[in-house]
Parts: sequence; C-alpha cells; structure tokens
Amino acid sequence: MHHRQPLDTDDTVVPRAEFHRGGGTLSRRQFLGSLSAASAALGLLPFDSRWLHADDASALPEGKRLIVRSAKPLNAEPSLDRLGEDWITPHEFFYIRNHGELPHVDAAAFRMSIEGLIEKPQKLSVAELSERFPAVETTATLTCAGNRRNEFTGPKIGGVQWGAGAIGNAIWGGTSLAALLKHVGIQVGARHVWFEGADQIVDKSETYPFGGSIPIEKALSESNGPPGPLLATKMNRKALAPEHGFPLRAVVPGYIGARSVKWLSRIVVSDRPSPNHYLAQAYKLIQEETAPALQVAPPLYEFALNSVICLPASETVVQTGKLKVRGFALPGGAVGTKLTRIELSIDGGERWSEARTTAGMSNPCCWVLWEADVDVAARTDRLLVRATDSSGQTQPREMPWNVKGYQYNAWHQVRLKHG
Ligand SMILES: Nc1nc2c(c(=O)[nH]1)N[C@H]1C(S)=C(S)[C@@H](COP(=O)(O)O)O[C@H]1N2
Ligand SMILES: [Mo]
Repeated sequence: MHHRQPLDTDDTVVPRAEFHRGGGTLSRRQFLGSLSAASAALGLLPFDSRWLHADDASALPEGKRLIVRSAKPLNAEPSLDRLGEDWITPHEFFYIRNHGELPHVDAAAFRMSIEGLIEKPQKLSVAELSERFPAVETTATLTCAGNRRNEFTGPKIGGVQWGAGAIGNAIWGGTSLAALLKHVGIQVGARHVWFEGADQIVDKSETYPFGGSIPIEKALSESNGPPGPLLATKMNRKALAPEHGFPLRAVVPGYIGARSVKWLSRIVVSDRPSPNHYLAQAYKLIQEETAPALQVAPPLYEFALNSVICLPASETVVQTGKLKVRGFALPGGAVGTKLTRIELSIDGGERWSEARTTAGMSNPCCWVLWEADVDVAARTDRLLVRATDSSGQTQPREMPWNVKGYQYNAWHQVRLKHG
C-alpha cells in the first residue's frame, strides 16, 4: 500500500497569545516588540526568531480573534477563557482547521455533483439545493480529532500543536443530506457516502482534494431526532465564511471535524469507504505508521467524550477561598449519548465534586457549559475536570499515546498559583 508522508506537519512556533485582526489592536510588529520587551524585562528567554516563521495575525481572515498555530495552511484556535463564555461560539472565536490553501470558489459557477450508486446523478447549484429541499437548522459541535494534541506525553507528535480550543458550537443552516439522498434515489449496495472538497492538497508527487466518507446509515439519518448530516450554507445564521467552507459544506453531528468536509463539491454514493487519504490513511488511532497498521485500523468517525476547564486559565494567581471555575464538556458522538456527570477535583483526583451545567444539556451532539465554585486551600495547586456520559465511559486519568495524536481526552488540568 502506498503510504504518504504526513501532510499537516507543522514546524511553526507561535507564542501563546491572542492576535487580533480587524479591530485595530496591536500590529504584529508592535506585538512582537512588546513581547520581546516584556520577556527581557522578566529576564526570560531572549526574543525567539522562530516566531517569525508563522505569519501570525496577518494570516487570519478579517474578524477572527484566534491564536495562529500554523499560518500556511491556516490553523488557529481561540483562547480557552474566551471560548468558554458562549454556548454558541461567535464567529470570531470559532477555530479554523485547513489542510491546504483556501480554494478560490466562484459562488456563481459553483456546482455540487452527486454521483455513484444513485438513480439520478446530477450537479446542483447552492440555489437549486435550497429551492428543492426544505431548509433545516441544527446546532452541533464541531471538534478536531487533534484537539488537545499538545497534552500528549511520549514521543513528539507531528501536526498542528493544538491546545484545547479546536472546538466550537454553531447553528448550522442548509438542507438535509438525507433529503437529497432520497431524492436522487439510492441503489441497492450503497454503504458509504463520500465527500470531496474543492481544496487541493499538494503532496510531493500528487495533488488531490480533501475528502472522506461516512456510513450510509449516518448519512440517511434525518435532521429531526438525533440530528442528521447537513449540507450547510449558513453558520450562526450568516453565510458561511470562506475559511469555514463557503458556499457549501457538510456538517456531520457527532463525528470528528474531518468528516464535515468544507467547500463540498462532490458526493459519491458507494459500496465502500472513500479511498481519500483523510479517510483511508489519516484519522486513525495507530501505534506505528506502517501500511499494515493503517490497513487494520478503522477510520475515526465519532468524536470522543471530553471536558475542559476554561476559567481560570492555567497559572492563574488565586486567593484561598471560593473560586469560580467554568468550562465545557462534550459527550461521545455516538447517537443518543448524553453527559451524565461532570466532576472537579482539587486534590489530584482523590475526591470529586459535581459541577452544574449552565447550557446545552438537552441538545444532542452539542457541548454543554458548566460551572462550579470550589474551595481553594493554600495547598491547592491544580484543578482537574472529568466527564462521564451515558455510554458508561468516564474520561481516563491518562490517555495512551498514538502516532497522530488524536482524541486526547484524559482529565483536563489547570495549574494554580498563590499570590
Ligand atoms: N475541504 C476541507 N474540509 C475540511 C478540512 C479541510 O482541510 N478541507 N478540514 C477538516 C477538519 S480536520 C476539521 S476539524 C474541520 C474544521 O472546520 P472549521 O475550519 O470550519 O472549524 O473541517 C474539516 N473539513
Ligand atoms: Mo480536524
């Protein structure tokens, strides 16, 4: 089996601070200048020229306030304190995960083709999709399988060094994939639905689109009840932004973000899973990157149970006494899975106390927000969170290493300092 190099390797190093594009805060030069002055004043390491490798703020689209993890291709996530504030993630704080350059899509000429094991292969414009099928709206959380990659211990993992912010919750508007599939007439033997984006991933020897597939049962689930996949044209009731897949993207509730293909230009109904690199090779939990290991490992579909403390930020200086703690939690992505418990520990995981949920408990395939007031003692040096869902799983104390650094979901921790 031909086995490609990882494509998303990211050797750029970006300081952990928020850049603000489009609002007239610090320019990149001012920011880097103030940073080096500040680190000099604190007697820290001298200014690190590797920071210049990432084209930081200037890589961000207008109106985005994110930490740039790699500028080319663009990968960026919000700071956790900001992410935890709204159940519906505002556009400016919604993460961006791209494997290649943003494609130039001419919206007027754009057609999505649907073909394969169907009665009526066709090409549809976005206008035709919205005229022929009822409008649907679904709130669903999107999260990258690589979220929290930077917490893995063990051999250094390549790829974008995500913190815990490669996640967001949005209201997606468009049409139902199931409705389209029924209209085009599925043939006997159909088992998987492939998606292809208009972006071109340039590998050493070849160029191919980003793509993947989902099993037919998932594709045919409706938008009412457990939410089915969408062909989305809107995000938070506005037209999709270019970086989020304008003019059309798939949104697959409950599945890792990689299955929600952006700039969706081709759907193929097939008797087998997509041969695309991002389904057949990437996005698998493997211990070594060899052809036999990749062959046997199934593709990742559902996202993993998770929870994260957003406030206070790690290393915050706190007083003893009551402390407000806030964050988010996500049930596993299997149909019908709900969170049953979110717990905090101030003693390294000996004793746990429950947090209260503040938003999202009745929404399938969505994160919830939670908060708690904990009693901080002089010896309290860290806070831990873990969640349990209706599948019976609880987040583990430790997460086994995997080559690509996917689905990290061990207890999330923030360190506290005392003033
Ligand atoms: N065409 C295309 N679709 C894509 C990707 C991509 O690089 N190209 N990245 C995927 C991954 S890995 C994730 S996590 C989500 C991120 O969606 P967002 O950038 O809108 O947050 O898009 C998915 N869809
Ligand atoms: Mo992702």
